[in-house]
Amino acid sequence: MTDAPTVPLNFERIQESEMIARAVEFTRTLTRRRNVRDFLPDPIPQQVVTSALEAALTAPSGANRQPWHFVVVTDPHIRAQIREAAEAEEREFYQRRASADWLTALAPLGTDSNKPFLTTAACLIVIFAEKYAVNPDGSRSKNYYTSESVGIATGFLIAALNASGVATLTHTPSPMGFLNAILGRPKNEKPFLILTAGYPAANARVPDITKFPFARSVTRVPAHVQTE
Ligand code: IYR
Repeated sequence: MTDAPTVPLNFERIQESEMIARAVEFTRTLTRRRNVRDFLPDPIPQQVVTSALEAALTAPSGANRQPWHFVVVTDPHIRAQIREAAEAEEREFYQRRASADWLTALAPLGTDSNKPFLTTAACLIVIFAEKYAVNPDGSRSKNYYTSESVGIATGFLIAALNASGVATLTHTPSPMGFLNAILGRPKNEKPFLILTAGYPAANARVPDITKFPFARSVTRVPAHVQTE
């Protein structure tokens, strides 16, 4: 280690029984999370959104550059502009840009170019990835592992909203450059994701899809296996 300044770690070791209880409960909550496409217009408490964003901002990031920016949008006029631009891109996507393979892969989700949730749900959180930082003197500083960092922060945000009783939808119209123009974000920021957040409609339905079984996605290397 170098002589970079340090502070004490704030870590509380807990009983194993309590660890297991928390692990099971956290997973139970996350397992019920689904991407929701039918939302109620009811607003969600601003404090819930603020707390979830605070959770996102704790994410680890390359060289601690925190290369993200989150824009919370509730204004109906701005959201109408976002919806209009997103649906225009989506029409292009579904009618022309998407390969046959891609459309086949999406078929079980039942999605199309209509994106009513962009204007109906309580709010949109538009997430930008800062490709490089602009210093006060106008010079540029490189960011590191930007996509990984923003992806982790977004995961924290989704998990926090889900744990607070807020349904979300990860939505990525492509390309999303119109978001810079509509939201007035600088060109060093690249739109990463639109996270729609709110309460699901009472009759909301979701695609009949499932996650892979555990063993499909996880391997444990036995302790006795030596690679060298
Ligand atoms: N962006 C389009 C298409 C789409 C693409 C993927 I990959 C998805 O998992 C879901 C949708 C849309 O939002 O409809």
